[in-house]
Amino acid sequence: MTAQNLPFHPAPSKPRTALPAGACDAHCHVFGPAARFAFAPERTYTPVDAPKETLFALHRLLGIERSVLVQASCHGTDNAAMLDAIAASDGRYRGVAMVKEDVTQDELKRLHEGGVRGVRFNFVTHLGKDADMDAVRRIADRIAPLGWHAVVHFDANRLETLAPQLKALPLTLVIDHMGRVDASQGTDQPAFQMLLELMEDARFWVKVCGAERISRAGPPFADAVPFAKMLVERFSDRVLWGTDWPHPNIKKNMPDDGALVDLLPEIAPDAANLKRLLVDNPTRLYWPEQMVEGQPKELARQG
Ligand code: 0GY
Repeated sequence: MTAQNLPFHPAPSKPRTALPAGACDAHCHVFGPAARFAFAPERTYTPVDAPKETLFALHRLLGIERSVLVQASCHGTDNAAMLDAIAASDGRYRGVAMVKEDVTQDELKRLHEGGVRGVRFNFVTHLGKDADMDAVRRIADRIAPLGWHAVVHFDANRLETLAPQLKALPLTLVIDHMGRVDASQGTDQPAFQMLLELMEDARFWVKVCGAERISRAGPPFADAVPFAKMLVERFSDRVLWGTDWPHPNIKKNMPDDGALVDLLPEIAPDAANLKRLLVDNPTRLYWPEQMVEGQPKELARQG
């Protein structure tokens, strides 16, 4: 039996913060429902059912119009639940898949048509075996010509070993959750300094979400803000943000997603940077066909 995850917040608050038109939650998940989309037998945890309808309602509450669904290890390389949600989103959701090393060209094409624009690799102890680097290289060679990127999720203590290997890959790379540094160690800590150095390579992007994962102080996770703020200030055109709903493997202090949105004015106090973080950057990476002369085409606010 794998450990059962805690339920997500039962009643997230409506944020005080009004988000810009076209705001994108670039990191969240749909899980199950298990009766329709079974979890992977090799999973290291069992999530709560987190169906697309609940996610769509959450996004409406938060003022989020677009989203990137990220495949999580509990569904393994079966991307069906994610593809089902994207198909129901009227083009407003895209995805990042997990694939087997021997994924066929036809399967990659099917995923692309289903809205997938990247592949995720995990190097996180509590999620089981690390992605195999030879397999990562082979998959990267196959997805780079599609214009896809790799999303890399790692524990902070892996960064030193991983950095040179990631730099050698032939595509854009997106780092999850600020490299999962420990916020209590401050922004001068070696792992965060390494992350900043890696970000000097223009092929790297970073998600400034996961405040609740890197925080050691607990809600409202203010100790995570200086890390996110520094990343946004320095790399404003290569940062993404997401809720991480339904927050797999959070063991205590389940976040209120509305309160996570209300950290955004602290993370990106400058309105132009906030728009880059929530609108322009995700558009460039996930909806590049909507870019005109370096700017997203006007995004009509959905009703
Ligand atoms: C996240 C974080 C976690 C889980 C996974 O693939 C996954 O199962 O990414 C975690 O346990 O920290 O981004 O959802």
